[in-house]
Amino acid sequence: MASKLVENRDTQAFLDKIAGIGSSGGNERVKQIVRRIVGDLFATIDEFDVTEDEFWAALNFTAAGAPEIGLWAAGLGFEHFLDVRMDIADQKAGLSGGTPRTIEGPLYIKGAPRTKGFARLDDGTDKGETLIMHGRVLDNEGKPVAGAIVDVWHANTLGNYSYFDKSQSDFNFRRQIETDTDGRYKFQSIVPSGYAVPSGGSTDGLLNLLGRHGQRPAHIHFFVTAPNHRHLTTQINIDGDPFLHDDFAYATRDELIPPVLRRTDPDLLAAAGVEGPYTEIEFDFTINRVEEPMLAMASSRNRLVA
Ligand code: MBD
Ligand code: FE
Repeated sequence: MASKLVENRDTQAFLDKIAGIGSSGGNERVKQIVRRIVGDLFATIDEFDVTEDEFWAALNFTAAGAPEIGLWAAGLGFEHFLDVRMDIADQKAGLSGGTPRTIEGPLYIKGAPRTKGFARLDDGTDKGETLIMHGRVLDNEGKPVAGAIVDVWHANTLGNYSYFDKSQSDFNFRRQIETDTDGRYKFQSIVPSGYAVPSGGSTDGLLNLLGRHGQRPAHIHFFVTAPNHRHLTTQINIDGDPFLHDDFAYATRDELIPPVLRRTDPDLLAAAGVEGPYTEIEFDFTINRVEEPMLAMASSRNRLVA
């Protein structure tokens, strides 16, 4: 920090007052964090000689951007940074070696229909290529986890998610699949396309000023949960996507790019009950056993209920 103005005694005393330091009420942790953030912003304003006009423009831009705050969190790397910190914490607690986590993103919807073993995710209206994905949920000893919930959500071939895209049917490309006695899950859907932040929105505007794009490679989201197992938030990527290693949300991880198998053999198509060639992905999820019940739960992030 190189702001003499912020370092001086008057400003430091002012920051103490702003953050309620020394007052008996309030929350000590909140005070410390607010003091740090406001002090850092004061220093930023001073160092970069931010004008009054620029300050109000930035504040108004942020206020107008509120509806896209989840996209800001992804695009400014906060979600990935939180993952990095949780990885370190899990490693210290001896909870490593499972399927890597990666960010949730802002487009999950609670309460998707639940079925056992198998689900069809799409409503049949998107004529994208059929996808069949299957595998097992295993624990860290390689044992199948029966009754685990694979909560899956992804975009259509336009990169749009149901609920947010009102042209799609309710819970299109969103299901919860309970693993069978061998820990197996399977679903049929269509191969999704990558996502782009809404053109002309606040995230788009911010990324343009940074010389960045707002594209995500094609991906499929998962929560994989079971009692007494560490909650897993993750995604897989569709290999071959041009943005595979150029994700505006920094969510790609090498372990989460399974082989994409293109199936054209008529016998396989007949066995799968699919008309045209289809894409098959096999992927096992490994989740870590935990004693602490809180660790099996999702974070307290606000999630929309349809
Ligand atoms: C998405 O589909 C997504 O997964 C993230 C992280 C951000 C925006 C859109
Ligand atoms: Fe997504």
